[in-house]
Amino acid sequence: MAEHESLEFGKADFVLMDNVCMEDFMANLKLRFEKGRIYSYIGEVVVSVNPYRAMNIYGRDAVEQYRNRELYERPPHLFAIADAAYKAMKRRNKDTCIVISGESGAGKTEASKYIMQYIAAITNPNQRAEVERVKNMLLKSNCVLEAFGNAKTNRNDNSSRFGKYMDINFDFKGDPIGGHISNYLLEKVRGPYAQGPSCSGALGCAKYYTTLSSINDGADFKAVADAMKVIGFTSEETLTAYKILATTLHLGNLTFGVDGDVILIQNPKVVSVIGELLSTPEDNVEKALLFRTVATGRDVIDKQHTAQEAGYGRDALAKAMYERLFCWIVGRINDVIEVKNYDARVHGKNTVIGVLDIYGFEIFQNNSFEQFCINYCNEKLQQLFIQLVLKQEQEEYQREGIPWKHIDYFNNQIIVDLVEQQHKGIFSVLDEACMNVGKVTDEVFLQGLNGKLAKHVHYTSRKVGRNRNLYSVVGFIDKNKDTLFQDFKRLLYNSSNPVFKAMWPEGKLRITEVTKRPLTAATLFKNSMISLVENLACKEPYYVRCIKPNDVKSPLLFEQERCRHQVEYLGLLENVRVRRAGFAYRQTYPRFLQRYKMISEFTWPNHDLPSDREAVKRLLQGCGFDHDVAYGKTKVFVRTPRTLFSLEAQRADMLQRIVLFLQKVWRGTL
Ligand code: AOV
Ligand code: MG
Repeated sequence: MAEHESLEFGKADFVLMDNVCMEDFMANLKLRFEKGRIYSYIGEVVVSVNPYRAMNIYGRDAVEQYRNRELYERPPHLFAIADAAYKAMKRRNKDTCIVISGESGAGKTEASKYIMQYIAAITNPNQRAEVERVKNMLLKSNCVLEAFGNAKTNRNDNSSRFGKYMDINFDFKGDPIGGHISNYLLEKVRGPYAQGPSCSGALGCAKYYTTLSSINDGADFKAVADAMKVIGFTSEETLTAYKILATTLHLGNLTFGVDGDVILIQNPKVVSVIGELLSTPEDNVEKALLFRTVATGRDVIDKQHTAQEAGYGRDALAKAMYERLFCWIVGRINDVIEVKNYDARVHGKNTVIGVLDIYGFEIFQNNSFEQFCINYCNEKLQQLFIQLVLKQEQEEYQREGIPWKHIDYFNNQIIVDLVEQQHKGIFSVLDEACMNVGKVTDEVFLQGLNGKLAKHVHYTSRKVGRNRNLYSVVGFIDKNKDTLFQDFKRLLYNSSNPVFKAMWPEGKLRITEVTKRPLTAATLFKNSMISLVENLACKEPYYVRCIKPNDVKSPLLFEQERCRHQVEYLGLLENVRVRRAGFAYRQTYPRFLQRYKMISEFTWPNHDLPSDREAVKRLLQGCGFDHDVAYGKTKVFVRTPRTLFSLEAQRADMLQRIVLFLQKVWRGTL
C-alpha cells in the first residue's frame, strides 16, 4: 500500500484489487497510465508502462525520497526496487538481481539505465577515487554498448539488438568495485537478416547505416569516442571498429551475377573499398566472396560459388563481423571493469547485483527461428520467475514460522523441456537434421519433429488452434548452422591490421586442419540460456515488467487490446493470484505500528506491551481482524486486502480527526 497516493490514481498495488480478473486489472492499469502513474506493484514486482514522454521523476530529490525507505512507503517506482535489491545485498549479504522484461520498445533499457543511475547516486558517499573510476567505467560502458549494439527499428528508435546481463560487484561497504557483462547477441537477426538472405542486402544496408549515422551525430559521436578512450580502446582499435561497421554497410551493396559458367561481382568498386577497409588485397576479398576452398581427400581445390551461395556468404560475413566486433567490445570492457585485487579475507564478501535487460516474448504474423529462440528464452525466465516467487514466499513463511499451503500453478517446465531436452527436444531434432550430410531441407526437419513430438501435448504441426504459437520452419536449418565459410576467417586473419587478426584467431587454421564442426546457433543459445538461468537462480530476484502502451510512441494512447495481450503473456494476473494465495501484505512489527498505531488506544501514542509483536496483536484484535492475520517472528502477515483497506480507512479517518483537533488547539478554540 503506497503512501501519499489516493484511489484517484487507482490501486498502486494490484494485489489489492477487489476482484482478480483481467477486466479490473486492465482498468486499473489504464487509469494509472492516464493519471501519469506509470509504475505499479504486484507485491514486490514493478509493472511499468512506457510513458513515451519525459517524466520528472528521476532527479536527485526522487533519489533521496527512495533512499533507504521500504517499498510500500512511497509511490511505486523503479528506484524503490533498486533500493530493495541494494538493501538486501548490503544488509543481508545477498546476491540479488533485477530482471527486466517486456517486448521491444516497452522501456527495458531505459529502466535498466535508471536503475544503474540510482545505484550510482546512492553509493560511494566518501567519494573514494577508485570507486568513482569504476562507476564511471560502468556508466561509460553503457554508452559504448548502445552505440554499437542499438539501432533504429520500426518498433523502437533505439532498439537494443542484444540481450544484456550486467553484474555489478560491491565491496563490504556497499560500494561498486567492478562488474561483468554477458551479452546474448541474438537480435542481430531480429533486424535486417530476419527476413532471410534474399532481401537482406538493401535492408541490411539501411540498418547498418542507421547504426553508423546515429553515432556520427556530432555530440553523440564525440561522447562515444570519449567513452571508448576512457575505457582504454586505442585510436587504432576505435578506428577499426568503425571500419567494420563501414564494411558491413558496403557488403550490403554487393551484388553477384553470372556470365556463362563464371560468377562475378557486379560492382567491383565496392570490393576495392572493402579491401581497403580490411587492409587486405582486393583480389583476396574477391576470391573469398566467389570461391570456397574445400579439401577433397589430400587435394585442396577452389570451388566456385553459385550466385545464391555467394549471397549467403556475403550476408553471413556481414553478420559475423558485426557480431564478432560486438563480442570483442564487450570483452574489452569486461577486462577493465573486472574486479581486481579484492581480497575477501581482508574485505569480507564481495556481493553482486545483476541487471538483466532481455528481449521480450514476441509473436508476429510469421514467426521463425529468431522468435522461437526469443520465446524459448522467455518461457525459461517465466519458469524461473514462478519458481522463485513461490520459493521466496515459501521461504519467508518458513523463516517467519507460518504454516505454508501448497499453491497450484502452471508449470512451464514442460514447455521448456519441449524445446531444450536432450535427444527429444526441438533443438536436438534441429541439430540432428543439421548434422546430416547432403541436402537437408527445412521440410526434412519438420518431418523429424512430427516423428518425435507428435504425441507431445504442447506440440502441433500445421494446425492453427487457439492459444498456440505458430512458427514456420522455413530458414531454421540455415539459421541454425549459421555457417561462415572458412575462407572469410582466413581472409580476416591475414589482414595487415592487427586488430582484425586478433579478432579472428581461428583463421590461422589451414583448410586441412579444420575438422571440428562448430556448435549450432541453437546449441550456443541454449547453453547461454542455461547458464544465465543458473546464474539468476542463485540470486534473490527483483522484477520489472515493462508494457508498451501503443505502437505509435504516443504518450496519450493506451491501446487496450495491445496491453491486455502483454499482461497475458507476462503472466501478470497469475502473478497476482500467486501473491494473494498466501498473504497479500506483510510488514515488520515496528513499521506496522508506525503506520497504524493511531487507530488503537493500546498503541497510541505509545504502547507499554512487552514487545511490538504483542502490541500489533492487541491492535488487530481490537479492530476485529485477528482472524485474517498471522503473526510471524518479525512480521505480521495480512491475508486479504480488505483488511488492509479497512486499516487504511481507519488510519485516514483518525489522521483527519487529529488534524482537526490540532487546528482547534492552535486556534485556541479548545
Ligand atoms: P526496450 O529496451 O524495451 O526495447 P527502450 O528502453 O529502448 O525499450 O524504450 C524505448 C523508448 O521509449 C525510449 O527510447 C524512450 O523514448 C521511451 N521510454 C521508455 N521508458 C521511458 C521512461 N521511463 N520515460 C520516458 N520515456 C521512456 V528493445 O531494446 O527494442 O526490446 O530491442
Ligand atoms: Mg532495449
